[in-house]
Amino acid sequence: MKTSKVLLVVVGLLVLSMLAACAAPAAAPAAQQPAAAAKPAGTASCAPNCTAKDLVLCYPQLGAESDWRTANTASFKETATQLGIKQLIFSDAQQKQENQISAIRSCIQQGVNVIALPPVVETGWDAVLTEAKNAGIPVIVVDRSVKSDPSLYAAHIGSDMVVEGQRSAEQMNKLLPNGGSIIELSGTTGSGAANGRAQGFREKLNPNIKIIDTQTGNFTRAEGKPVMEAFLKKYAGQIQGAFIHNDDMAIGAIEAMKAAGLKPGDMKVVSVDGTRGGFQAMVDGWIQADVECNPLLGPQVMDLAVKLMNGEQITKEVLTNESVYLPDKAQELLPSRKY
Ligand code: GYE
Repeated sequence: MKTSKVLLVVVGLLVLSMLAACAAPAAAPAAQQPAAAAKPAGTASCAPNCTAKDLVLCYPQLGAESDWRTANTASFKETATQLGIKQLIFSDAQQKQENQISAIRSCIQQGVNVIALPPVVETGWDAVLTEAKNAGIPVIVVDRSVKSDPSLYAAHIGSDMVVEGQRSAEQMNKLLPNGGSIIELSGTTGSGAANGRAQGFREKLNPNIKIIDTQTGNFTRAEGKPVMEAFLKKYAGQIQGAFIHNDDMAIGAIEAMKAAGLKPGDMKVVSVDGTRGGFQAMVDGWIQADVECNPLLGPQVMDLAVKLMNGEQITKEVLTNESVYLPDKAQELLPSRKY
C-alpha cells in the first residue's frame, strides 16, 4: 500500500540517520571549543604595546558655557599635546545634544580608537552608543553621566554630582542655622550635573530651610543674571539664601544682586565648581561656600583610552576627588587655582 511504503522509507531514513550520527566523530560546537581568551572589544591592532602615540581620540565637547568647561577643553588639548597622541578630534556642540550625536557619528565613520563623551543631558544616547559599540569603538563617558545601560559604554570618569549637592546642603545648613527661604539657580535642564546636584541638595537640606523657587540658568553667566533679577523682583526681601549650580551663574547672579542694592552676605550663596571667578567672589564676600568640581580630566581619560586600546582590564566608574572651599582660605588659594 502507498502509505505503508512511505512509512517504511521514513523509518528507514530515520534509522540510517541515527546510525550516521553515532558513527560520526563528535564535532564539538564552536562555542565549546577552548578558544584563546577573546580580546575585549575596542582592542587595537597595536595591543598590548599601544602607547598614547597610537591614540586617535574623539572628544565631542558639549559647549563652552562656563569657565569649568573652558578648563576642561584646555585640559584635553594640553594633555593631547603633552602626550603626543596621534590625533584629537575635538568639536563644540554648543550645548545641543543633536550636535554631539552627529559629531560622534562622524568619529565612528573616521574609525577613531576611542570616543570620550561629556553628555550635555542624561537621556537619549542609546542609539548612538549602540552604533559605536557595533563599530567596536569604546566610549568613555566623561564628566556628566548618562542614563543608558552600562553595557553601552566602557567607563565613566567624572564627579559624583549627588555628593556635590549634599556638600552644598551641608554648607547651607551651617549658613542658615535658624532656617529660612532660599532659591535655586539650577544648571542645564536634564543634565547629570543639574539632576545630581538638585537631588543631593534636597537629601541633606535641613527641613527648616525651604526652597521657594528653582529656575535654570543653563550654567552660563548670561542666563544667571536675569534669573536672579526675576527672583529678586518676585520675592523681594524674602530670600535668605541661594543654591547656585555653578560659579558662572553665581557671577551673573551677583551682578543682579549688586544692581538690586544687596550687600555681600545679605543673601547666603553656596555655589559649585571652585573656579578662579568663584574664589574671587568668595574673597569679595559674595559667595559663602564653593563646592569643588574638577574639570582637569584629560590625563585620566587618555590613560584609560590607551588601556582600552591594549585590551586591559579597566575600572568602570572613576570618581574625582573633590573638596569644599570657604572664604577664609580663598585669598590664600586663589593664586594657585588652575582654572
Ligand atoms: O559644573 C558647570 C559646567 O558638567 C560638571 O558643567 C559640569 C558642569 C560644571 O558648565 O560649570
